[in-house]
Amino acid sequence: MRVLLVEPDYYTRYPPLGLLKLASYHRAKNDTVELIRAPAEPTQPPDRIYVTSLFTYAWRPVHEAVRSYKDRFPRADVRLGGIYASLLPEHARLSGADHVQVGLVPEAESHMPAYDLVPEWTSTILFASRGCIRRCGFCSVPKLEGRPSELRYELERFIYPGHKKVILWDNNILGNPNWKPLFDDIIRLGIEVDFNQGLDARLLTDEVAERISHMRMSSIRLAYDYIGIRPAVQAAVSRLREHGASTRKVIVYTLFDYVDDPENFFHRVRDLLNWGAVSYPMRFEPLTSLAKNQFVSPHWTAEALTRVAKARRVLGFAGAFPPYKGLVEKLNASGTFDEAFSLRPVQKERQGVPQNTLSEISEETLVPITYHGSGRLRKVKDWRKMLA
Ligand code: B12
Ligand code: SF4
Repeated sequence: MRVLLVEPDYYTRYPPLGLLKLASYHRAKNDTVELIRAPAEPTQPPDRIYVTSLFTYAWRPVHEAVRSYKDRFPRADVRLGGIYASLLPEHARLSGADHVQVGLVPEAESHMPAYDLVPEWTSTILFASRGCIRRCGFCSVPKLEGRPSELRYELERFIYPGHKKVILWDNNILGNPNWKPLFDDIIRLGIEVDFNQGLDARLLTDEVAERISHMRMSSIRLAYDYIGIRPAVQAAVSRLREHGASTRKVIVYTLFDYVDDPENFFHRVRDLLNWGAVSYPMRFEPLTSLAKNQFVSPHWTAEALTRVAKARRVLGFAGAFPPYKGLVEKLNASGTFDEAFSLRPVQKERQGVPQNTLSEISEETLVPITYHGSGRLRKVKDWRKMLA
């Protein structure tokens, strides 16, 4: 069988991992595979076409790809899968695909992705486990992947020859009871690692921090999604510091426009900067959103959201708020969200940040992730009391 793998024409900086696994799965059955990015023309007419998908709001290029390859190869069996197809299967069927796959393809999961199809890519991406122990309302992982699966911790077998870095896309790796052997393996191999989807602050014990101190990581990602996990986030940042990490490497995703309000968001950002960490604001995106950045939660206004967006550009760096001295002072002197995020630029030369500190924070380390690690939102009646 001739299999054509199609990545639609949407923005992404990563290779289409699902398609690369499907490629290996088909090769193991002696099928031929070809990977293209729409609207490219394949070299041979295919028998089966797999179109993948990513964010729900990037659905248009997916429909265009399905239609266009279906028109070009009317006899081929056109299948659509991936994140959007799994979260919005009814909508995905409107594309005209012959089959819409919801969730994972278990037979493909055990295959090493066919990295030879993306030779420019030099890092191994891996889900060492699937699923998550928690069920946060704003996250679709439980729906996409279900209960946590076992952890593959013989890391060496999954690292593609020649790759120098491993990017783990596990949703909540510390929630897996077998995290230790995996961490020990990473240390033993000395390979650079990125826990790309963040570490759950509540599970970041001394044992974890100690192991992290032996790892090659350019950033350590956490999340401060709601005020209820304040003590856990503060403890995690201190632990990392005590074990020798520079807190400027600690990038904390700060969910907003969800069940919070502007004042609450301001306090979380201020907390993080006072603890020496970097706050990366993460605007809530509904799980079924068909257009990005359109949702305004009942506690927010479009104006306040615009204020955050502008402040990120003017006061921050690469969309984040690093603990610049000037910025910390500005936030500490502010009593309200409006004051804190007013656009009186913080003079860079007055921030007193040594050059090498700034260079630690690159675009690369600040790529937005999902907002992991908050678990079920506990009701916090009076969050201001928590700040006392
Ligand atoms: C890695 C990741 C990212 C990366 C980018 C990923 C990329 N490829 O470019 C980064 C870190 C940049 C990121 C950012 C964001 N992310 Co994100 N991210 C993920 C994550 C962990 C994996 C996504 C991925 O690429 N998977 C690769 C998939 C497709 O491969 P696979 O699963 O191995 O494939 C299997 C199946 O899907 C299937 N399959 C796949 N394709 C096909 C095709 C066919 C035909 C068939 C049959 C089967 C099939 O078979 C494969 C084998 O089993 C998911 C969570 C998760 N665990 O899925 C969230 C997720 C996709 N992200 C999410 C969100 C919200 C975001 C942000 C919007 C957060 C924010 N507010 O800023 C940002 C957006 C950034 C932007 N550019 O606009 C949401 C999406 C919700 C939605 N409405 O779409 C998710 C689902 C997480 C969540 N919290 O709910 N993200
Ligand atoms: S946000 Fe993180 S901790 Fe919460 S359900 Fe999603 S993956 Fe799990």
